[in-house]
Amino acid sequence: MEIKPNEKILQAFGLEPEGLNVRKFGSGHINNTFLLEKKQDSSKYVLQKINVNVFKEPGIIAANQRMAADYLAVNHPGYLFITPIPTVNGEELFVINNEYWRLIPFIAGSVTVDQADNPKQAYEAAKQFGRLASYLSGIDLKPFKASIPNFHNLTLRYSAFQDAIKNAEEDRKAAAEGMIEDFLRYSDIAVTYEQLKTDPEFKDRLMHHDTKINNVLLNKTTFEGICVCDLDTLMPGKIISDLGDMVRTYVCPVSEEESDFSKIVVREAYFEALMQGYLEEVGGTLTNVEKQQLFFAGKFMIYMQGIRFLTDYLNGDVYYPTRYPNHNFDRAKNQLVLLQRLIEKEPILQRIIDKCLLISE
Ligand code: GN1
Ligand code: MG
Repeated sequence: MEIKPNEKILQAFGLEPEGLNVRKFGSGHINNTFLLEKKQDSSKYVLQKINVNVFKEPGIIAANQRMAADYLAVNHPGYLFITPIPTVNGEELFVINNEYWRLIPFIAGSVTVDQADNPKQAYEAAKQFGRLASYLSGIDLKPFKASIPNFHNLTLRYSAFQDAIKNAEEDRKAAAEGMIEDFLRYSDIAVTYEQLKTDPEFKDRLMHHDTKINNVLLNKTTFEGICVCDLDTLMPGKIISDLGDMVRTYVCPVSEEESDFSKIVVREAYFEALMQGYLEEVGGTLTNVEKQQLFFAGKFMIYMQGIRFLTDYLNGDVYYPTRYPNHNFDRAKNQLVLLQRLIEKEPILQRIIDKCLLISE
């Protein structure tokens, strides 16, 4: 079913429907996103309907964002941190028929890319996420809540995977048998996470939790980083989430959507660029335990994303939108191959990390 913002929603934000061009925007899986352009002066806005099946309490997103914005305004004035444009009644979210809508400014002169095309882009994006993490590293986490509870809790993702194996329809289970075994063979990743989780030196931090390159706005002519966007999952977490999702999505020339798995390779130059950009910003705030887990970050995120896709395949595609019957199967396989390619290069990638750590100290 096509979802379109109706007049009431636009008017709630003080926009005149006749004076606007509205089109679908972005490539996210979760929310519905539209680009609005005023016919009169070409100014643009991003309008989003929040997916309440995923974000059960959208008010948490708004509150987390507001607290971070207030802290940054005081401690890092001048830092560009995108916050929603309130409704004419001063609310951050407009609620209608149990739908939650919000309006976000479109930053003029910005673009996003879905895939890193050169190491410079990986460096610029990582620098933006590093800066965010560094600027927020002193914030009091107590008032923050999880917009998705247990989002990157690999222990629970792993047990959801085991439940899915148990409950899957026979045909899907049979088709996935080999891949299930392959993922189970890497269960040490879940064990390591479980041990790390309770280590006090493995710090809780405010993390973005979705550091794909298209969540960074780049200058459309110079491709320098402007700021991060999509702050729905800004919540307490661990450094391996943000760093790991960058490794997962920047080092490979093809995305998780690619089903020609021979194209999946780990590009060292991109790994180095993102590590350098990230550590230049956040390196000075890391504990020793965090420093020791920088290679683990990539394994952690690729493994978790792989089992999330496979879990969804076994559950009958209930979470991620799919375009063909084996879509989640292929995505899971893609992540498995990426994990293998990453692990093969561990010695060389660890040397890169050590070098970047030295520079950042
Ligand atoms: C989802 O919607 P999007 O693409 O920003 C997912 C991420 C996954 C990603 C995989 C709330 O993000 O965790 O890494 O798909 N977000 C949620 O493409 O589940
Ligand atoms: Mg997104």
